[in-house]
Amino acid sequence: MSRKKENVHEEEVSNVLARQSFSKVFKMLLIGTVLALVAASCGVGQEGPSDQGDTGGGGGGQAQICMMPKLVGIPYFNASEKGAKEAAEELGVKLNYNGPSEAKAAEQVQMIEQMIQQQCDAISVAANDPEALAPAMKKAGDAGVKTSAWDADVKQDARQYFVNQATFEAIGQQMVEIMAEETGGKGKFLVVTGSLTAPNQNAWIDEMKKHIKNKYPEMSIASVEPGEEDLQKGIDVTKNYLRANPDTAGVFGLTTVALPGAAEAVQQLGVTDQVAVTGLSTPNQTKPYVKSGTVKKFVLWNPVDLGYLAVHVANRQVNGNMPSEKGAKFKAGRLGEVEMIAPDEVLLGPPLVFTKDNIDEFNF
Ligand code: RAM
Repeated sequence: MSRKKENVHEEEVSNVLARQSFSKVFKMLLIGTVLALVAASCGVGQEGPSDQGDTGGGGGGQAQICMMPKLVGIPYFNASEKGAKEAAEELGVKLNYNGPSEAKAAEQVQMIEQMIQQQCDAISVAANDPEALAPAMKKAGDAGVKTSAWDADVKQDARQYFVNQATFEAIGQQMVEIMAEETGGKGKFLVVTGSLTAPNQNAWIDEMKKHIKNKYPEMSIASVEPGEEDLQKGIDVTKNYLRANPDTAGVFGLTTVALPGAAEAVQQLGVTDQVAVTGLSTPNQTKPYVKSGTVKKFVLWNPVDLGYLAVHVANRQVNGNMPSEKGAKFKAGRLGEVEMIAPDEVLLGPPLVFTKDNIDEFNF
């Protein structure tokens, strides 16, 4: 092979080698990148919680978290579902979010039984009746399902954790303070609640009565009427009561449906100057009544965040790393650190107060 040919060849070889080493380097780089990508998707080396709290499933494949609202189809529980879905996606768990079409405990019991059959790894419920749901939730726990309640608690010995939106005191007292401010702390009041067995509303009513007794002796809750999470029923109950009790100073709507119902009733009766209205509801539902001046201030929390937190808690239960000490803190995704206010209760945070000045900042 002549010198010139040799040179050409050498060049080719080095090109090939270069290509080979390039392809070797390239391959190495490729392998390295793939490994890095795989590592990244498994969260290895990322700055995350020390425990496995935030990754989906107890290591046995994709966990299935079953979550039940009091009922489906109202804005509050649609918002909770939105947050629950967000967390489920983030954590890589399967979410089954379902509930009855009316706020009925008996239907919830049947659905819990079905969820046990469906092999849910965790079941989290918002109870219409803490006693009625207890046997089915105990059965789930005995079957190895992780159990919790969110928004509205089940009997304490029938679930492992309760995800509470805000303390009963804070919610109850905040509503009374708003009503006292509007009525000078005097008068007889109607409460439109959900079902008469609803644990969260009953706890708030207890705190309202306690606070009124302690601070506003000239205020009294004259009647508690069920609105059953139904808007028209809330309107009718309020109208009938106000017609029969024209000396009523104000109405507390204690569900996100009852407050707009009470406001609508007061407007329809044309007594917005005599009857004050406050309570709990979502800003989107109540905005028209704030804009019209019928509702000055009202209270809630972020139901999207509540649904989101409930899935994080259920997932940690499945992973076996949910703290069980008062004061313990854990990371719940974008919510950051949340705190246990009891060995079996985690709190989302303080209640929010909505006014005409801040209501446009919220969209739920
Ligand atoms: C209703 C439900 C829910 C409660 C809110 C304030 O939509 O009763 O349980 O937390 O109102």
